Amino acid sequence: MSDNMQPTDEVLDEVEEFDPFEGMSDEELDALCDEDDGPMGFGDVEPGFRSGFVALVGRPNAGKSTLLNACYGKKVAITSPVAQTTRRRMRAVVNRPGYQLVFVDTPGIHKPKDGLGSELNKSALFELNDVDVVAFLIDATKPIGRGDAWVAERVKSARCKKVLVLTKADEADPAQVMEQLKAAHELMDYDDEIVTSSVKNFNVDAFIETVAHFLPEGPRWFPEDMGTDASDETLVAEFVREKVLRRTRDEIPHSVGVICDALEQTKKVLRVHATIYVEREGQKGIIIGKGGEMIKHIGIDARRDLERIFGTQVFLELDVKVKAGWRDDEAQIRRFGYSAED
Ligand SMILES: Nc1nc2c(ncn2[C@@H]2O[C@H](COP(=O)(O)OP(=O)(O)OP(=O)(O)O)[C@@H](O)[C@H]2O)c(=O)[nH]1
Ligand SMILES: [Mg+2]
Repeated sequence: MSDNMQPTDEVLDEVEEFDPFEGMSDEELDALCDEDDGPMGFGDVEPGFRSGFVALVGRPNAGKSTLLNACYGKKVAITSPVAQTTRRRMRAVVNRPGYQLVFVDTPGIHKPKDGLGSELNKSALFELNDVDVVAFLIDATKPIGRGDAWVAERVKSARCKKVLVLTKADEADPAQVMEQLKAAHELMDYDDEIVTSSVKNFNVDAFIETVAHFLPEGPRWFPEDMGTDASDETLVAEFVREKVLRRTRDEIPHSVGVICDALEQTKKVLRVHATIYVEREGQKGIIIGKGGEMIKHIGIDARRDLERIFGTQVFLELDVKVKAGWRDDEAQIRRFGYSAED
């Protein structure tokens, strides 16, 4: 080496010429390859272990988040009768002997009307290219329409296994289920299909087995004790937003964005502060309610869920602020965490 620690030309030539396998026979090289553990991360699982990612996609309100919660066995994704409830992709890990499944909940795919809608779509469509299996959820109780056809066009081109999942079977009669299956098959071809009800826990395990069947051999992507990839702040913001969705109507659910500003574990309680943003002063009045009744109930409902999730007493404070036109403001959409890149 020269004084300035740069390798000389001679040293570089030597390095270039160095062949660690020089002189080894083909048999010795094969034996060396057999000893190799394979790609990084495979080492800690038994041979034949399978793993992979399964995206739950479909129209808004098809029951994706409810199915994710049923598979995971605990409510981590928010759900509501309002279309476009899910705004963030969320992963939940299911570990079974011999395999690990990572379910990915996605926003409902729809024709976007604003900047937020475009981001939600982008985020769901992005998952189609990044998973081993796509579970295409179709609501058994609603006629298959242009919305499902639009999703099918996008699912079709994904290069992964495709499973049709007919949801909400508890609310459909057998004839309706048969008709829906027929209509779903007119949209595209599937590698498998299943009829489910998440609320009655009908075929949820069978759904897990169905998608697990398509998993490739692979590593344990996440530690066994990791449930979801959502941060505590995200869970707070999402569960507060769910309560707003469930207690308000019309435009308000779509106009609401929530940020968790502070989260502090003290000796006895988890102190949490979150801000609910709306687009207009009138909406702020509705969220606060007469004499503060509405915000009080939103707080009580959210606190109950957060105490269940975090397993500790929660002290929750909520604020309401106005941020006009945020649904068409890219920077603000990102600040809320609703951007496709998050
Ligand atoms: N009866 C019945 N209702 C269900 C079932 N699954 C979901 N639902 C209801 O359908 C509504 C929508 O469910 P979500 O899980 O939020 O739907 P989603 O597909 O995640 O909706 P987005 O996030 O808006 O795309 C909620 O009111 C659920 O309670 C089911 O198996 N049976
Ligand atoms: Mg959802």
